[in-house]
Order: sequence, then C-alpha cells, then structure tokens
Amino acid sequence: MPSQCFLGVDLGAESGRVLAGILENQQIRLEEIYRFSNGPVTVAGTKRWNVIGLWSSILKGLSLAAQKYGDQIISVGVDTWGVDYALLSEKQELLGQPYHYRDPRTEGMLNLAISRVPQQEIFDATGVQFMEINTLYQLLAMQQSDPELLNQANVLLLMPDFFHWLLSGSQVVEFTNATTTQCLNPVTGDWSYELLRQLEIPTAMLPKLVQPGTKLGTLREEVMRQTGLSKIEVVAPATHDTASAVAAIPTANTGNPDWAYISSGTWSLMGVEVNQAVLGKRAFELNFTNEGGIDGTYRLLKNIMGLWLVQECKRCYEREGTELDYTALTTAATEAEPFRSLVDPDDPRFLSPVDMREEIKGYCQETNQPVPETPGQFVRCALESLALKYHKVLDWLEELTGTPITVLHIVGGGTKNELLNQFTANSCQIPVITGPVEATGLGNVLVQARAAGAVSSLAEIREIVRNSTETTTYEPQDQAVWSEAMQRFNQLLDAAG
Ligand code: LFR
Repeated sequence: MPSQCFLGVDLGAESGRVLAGILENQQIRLEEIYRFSNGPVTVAGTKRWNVIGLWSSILKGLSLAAQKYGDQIISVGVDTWGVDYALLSEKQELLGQPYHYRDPRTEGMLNLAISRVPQQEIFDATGVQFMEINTLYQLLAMQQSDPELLNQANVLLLMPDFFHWLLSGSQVVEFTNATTTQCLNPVTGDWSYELLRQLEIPTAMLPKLVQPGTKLGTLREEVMRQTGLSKIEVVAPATHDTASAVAAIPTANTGNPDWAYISSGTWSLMGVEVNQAVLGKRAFELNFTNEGGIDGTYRLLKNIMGLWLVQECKRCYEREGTELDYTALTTAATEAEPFRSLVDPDDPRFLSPVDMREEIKGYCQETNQPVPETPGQFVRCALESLALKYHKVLDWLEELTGTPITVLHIVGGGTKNELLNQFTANSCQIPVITGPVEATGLGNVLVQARAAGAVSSLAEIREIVRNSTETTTYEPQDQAVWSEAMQRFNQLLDAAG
C-alpha cells in the first residue's frame, strides 16, 4: 500500500505542533511540520487560552503540511490537555475567552461542591479524582462569578472539540477528554446529568459524545481555501493527550494488567490500563481517577505534579535573566548532594506558584529540612521527590488492582531526563522502559489511521509503535539508599496527613 499521511495537532503546555504521521509498511514515521508556542496568557489577572493565535498557527502548520504531503493526507485530528472548554452562544459566538485550568478562580469550588453533594457521591457518579482544575469546578466557578455567561451558553466544547469545530463545523465532545471533566458517569459512559442538576450546572449545553476514531466531517471550505488542503476528513483521535500517549505505549501485553505507565511531561500521569473503572471506597480514599481510553479501556491513574516543578524553577531563573536549559539543570542536579531535601510534589502550593523556588523552600522550612539554594539543589529535590512519589503510587496501584506490576513504561517528553528515568527505576525497584518521546503524537495519528481502516486494533497500534521507535531500559540500582529515602518520604506524607 502506498504511504498514507495523517495530520495530528498536539497542543501541549509549552508548545503546540502540527505533526505528520506517515504510515508505510506497518511502520509510522512522525514528522514535526510546524511548532509554535503555547501556554496561558495573563489577561487582567486571569489565565486564558490564546485561541485565536493558536488557530492561526494551526492554519499555518496545515498549509505547510499541504505543501509537503498534498494528496497523501487522509485526515486531521487535534489533541490537547484535559478539562478546559469553550462556550458557544446560540449564534455560534465564542463566549468569553476560554480559561486555562491553572487560573485560580476554582479555589474553594471543591468545598462548594461537597457542601451540595457528599464527596463520595460525586466520586460514585464520576469515578474521577478530586482536583480543583476539573471542568466541574471550573463550571461552578463560572456559575458563581459569571452566571449570565454560563446561561447564554448553547454548547460546551472541550478545547480539542472546539478546534474540530473550527476545522469542520462539528459540535460534539470526544469521550476520552470528556472523562477528565468529572461530569461523566464511568458506568453509563454518558454525562452525569443527575449530579450536574444537583450542582445547578446547566446540562442542555452538553453535546453528544463520540468515541475516539469518529469521523466528524470534512474540512470547512474556508479552511481548504486558506491551507490548500483538499476535502480531507476531520477525525477525533483520543483527544485527551494522555489517552493518546497511553494508546501508543509500546507494550506487547495489551490486556495484561502487570505493567504500569507514566505519561511524563508537565504532569506525570501514572497508572494502569483496566477494562472497567475501579470505583469503591479505597479508590476514593486514595483519590484515583478513571479516565476513558480507547476500546472501552480505562486509565486508572493519578496525576503527579511532574516536571512542572522543574519547568517553573527554570522560568524563575529566566525571569531573573539567567538562562539555564534543561540539560544544564539536570547536570547541576546530577552533581548535587543526594536526598538533601524532599517534598511531596503534589502539595497544592506547587500547582500555580508565583515563584516555585519559594514554595519549595517554604515546604522544606516547614518540615525542618535543609532549604535548597542552588539550581542543582532545587532540581535534585524535585527529581528525587518525583521518583519517590512514583513508588508510592505504584504501591497503591498494586493494592487497587491486586496485581503485582513487573515493568514500568515511561513515554513522553519527560523521558529525555535520563536522571529521572534512573531515579525512577531505583525508587520503584522494577525495570523502566522509556520511549517513545512522541507517544501523544503517535497515538493521535494512529487512531486516525485506524479510523481509515489502515490499522485494526489497540494491540496493532502498539505493535506499529514498537516496530517504529526505539526504547531504552533502566535497571534498578542502589536499593538500600532508595529504601531509606522512601521511609523519610513516607514520614513526610504521613505528617502532612
Ligand atoms: C496532561 C493532562 C493531564 C490532565 C492535565 C490537565 O497534559 O492532560 O492528563 O490531568 O493535563 O488537563
């Protein structure tokens, strides 16, 4: 079969890309066609998506793709992070500027929600971890501060769906990303209407849900004119970036629950793939989430604060005029004293800090540990703490599934940090297999390839990824020192309650 090209638009925390996935002889090659910056824009003290800027960058990337791959292009699909949304009026006007989930307006909204509906009931109705970034709390914040805007909303689209609307005119919400909202019922697979009614959130604006791989229609005429693309299909991939990444994990063991994954980037999403949502008291107590994957799978996982800790330290140095790239920061961490200070990466103070270094220092002071001062000390503290948190979450996953985990796959940009990869193997005491870096992009285009009939199953998607990309294995080392550090880490978590 001649090669086929699928275009993936992947909007990540630091940059957005238009990617071309070229499928030939059961191998996929991913090419970056165009990269542009992404991230929240501060507007009068609020954090927003730059939707118009992003749209124009996407159009530019699509034009470049059309020039290069022309008639080989079969379809296009968009993925991005979860939980954020846009509202359209009846006349199809964008209502307000979509918020970024790190906007602080959701503070206090979890408490408001549980004052109306008991927390366990919210979990039973959604199966999703309690994080104030979730769409549910974003909608509650809007209900509190701007009910007029919410009442004008005719349709709510999650951000990838919004871009699919701009591309094709379709107004649906794709399932994997919908599961991040905490507005969906994991048993019925439909919106949790009853819960939303109890919370007085309008439900008429919620569109039809579609599964990943659904053909949404062809490009709008105006998009074809502007980009030079022909009348190609717009196909919903697994629009939640983490769902796309997990679809592209190069395991040969689909269906076997003895492996875990971390999708590593700004966040570290750590979990296992299960065939049914894991609900119940213990999952609730441990604040695990069940996010929808492809083919009826669920990602039983936990959000760990991830390399955000390092990204934000880097940003602090940059603001002061010191340019330190990730390689320099990791080298400094390699040379820094081991286990000097540890933090719980998931302490809420690290979610949207003004100065990450001050928050890390504050945590260390309050827990009577030496305060980091140098870039190497900050980054070493962040990386060791992340690796220890991974071990903790691995233990919880084994407890929840009753299955020992024998190997950990790490995919995504975070795998470029070899120090963290080795720390993770040491901390978890199981082999770690890293790669591919571009799991999200690969998952995106391969789900489109499946919609086109070129690939048949999730197992085959993973086989293609295995055939097409390199992995690296890290064996555990230094067991004794890491076990000791784990005890210290557990004491910190226990003390925090
Ligand atoms: C990763 C991710 C996580 C989600 C967080 C916020 O990019 O999509 O899975 O919890 O961003 O949406």
